[in-house]
Amino acid sequence: MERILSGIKPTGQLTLGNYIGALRHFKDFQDNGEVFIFIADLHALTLPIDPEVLRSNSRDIAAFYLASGLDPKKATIFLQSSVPAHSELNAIVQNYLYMGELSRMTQFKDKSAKMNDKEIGLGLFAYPVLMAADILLYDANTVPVGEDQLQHIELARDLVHRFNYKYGEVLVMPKGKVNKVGARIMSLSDPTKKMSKSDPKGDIFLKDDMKTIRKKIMSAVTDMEGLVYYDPVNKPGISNLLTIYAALNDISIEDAAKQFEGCTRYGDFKKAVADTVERELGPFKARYEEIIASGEYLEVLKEGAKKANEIASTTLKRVQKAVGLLVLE
Ligand code: AQP
Repeated sequence: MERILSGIKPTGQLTLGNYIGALRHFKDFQDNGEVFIFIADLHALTLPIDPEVLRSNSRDIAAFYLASGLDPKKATIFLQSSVPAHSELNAIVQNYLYMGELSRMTQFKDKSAKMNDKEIGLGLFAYPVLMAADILLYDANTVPVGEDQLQHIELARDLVHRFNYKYGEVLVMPKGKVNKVGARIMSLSDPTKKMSKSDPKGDIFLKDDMKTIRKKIMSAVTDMEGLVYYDPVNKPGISNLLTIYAALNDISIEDAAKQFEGCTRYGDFKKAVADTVERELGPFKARYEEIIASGEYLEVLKEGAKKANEIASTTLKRVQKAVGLLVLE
């Protein structure tokens, strides 16, 4: 059976990018395999963050997971920090990834470029090591990710090759899975940049009220041509809005573009995008409000931690034995 693992870092307010690229697909996974969805709170510590903000973001993600239709009876939903094996496996597998390859990671280069040298922690550099441990602990063969995480998955695959070559078939080879449409939603104010919760300019936040969301879409940066078609290089703003429209309507970008052939008023096009976003996010946000008010996510996280710990500790022991640690049963 397919084992699927995915997670979101509680580094900031979740965006429409997180919804289209990740959240929206989670409920489909649970019918097609064994699903592990976690809140990557240890990863969130790789960038400076206030403790209260981190806690509140983590609660929000748990509630958003449930609002997305994840069923705790089918999917294991948990906090990364509730499963100590993530850190323990990290301590082992860090010896099979190398400084040179980690320093080539685009995410590290992008994030560290925006920081002072004194602020860049070892955790940010070693982020892909912990991510590999997250995946390998659950013997996950499928890891749904956005485009910019594919490089980290490749590194996890290199690690598995190296490790299994040395110790035998101990680790399961993971594979990244990228959505056909919406793998990289861009900022509305600068459509050449990814919509990102830790760099929140021109983002739609899932906690924004609907009026604000519509306003942000109506004032999205576009161009002067007055024609709606897909050309991400020369028309990044319109192409981004077309991608959002296509992804939320479950159609191809070509089909979305056809619907707006001959449309010369960007206002009309933007209104159609805003209507689509409202239709999708309206009920989702209402479910989130109910879940956050009821606090039901806390019990889900406790149960999830139990199930995740059982599986993770089994894998950890297998790895510990393989590398020669004395495992006392
Ligand atoms: N703009 C996006 N378009 C499509 N998918 C996206 N994802 C994030 N932004 C977009 C997907 O959401 C999931 C969770 O992401 P994450 O928090 O683990 O890391 P990230 O990709 O680095 O997301 P952010 O929002 O950009 O976070 P920060 O700013 O903290 O680094 C992933 O599946 C991701 O691909």
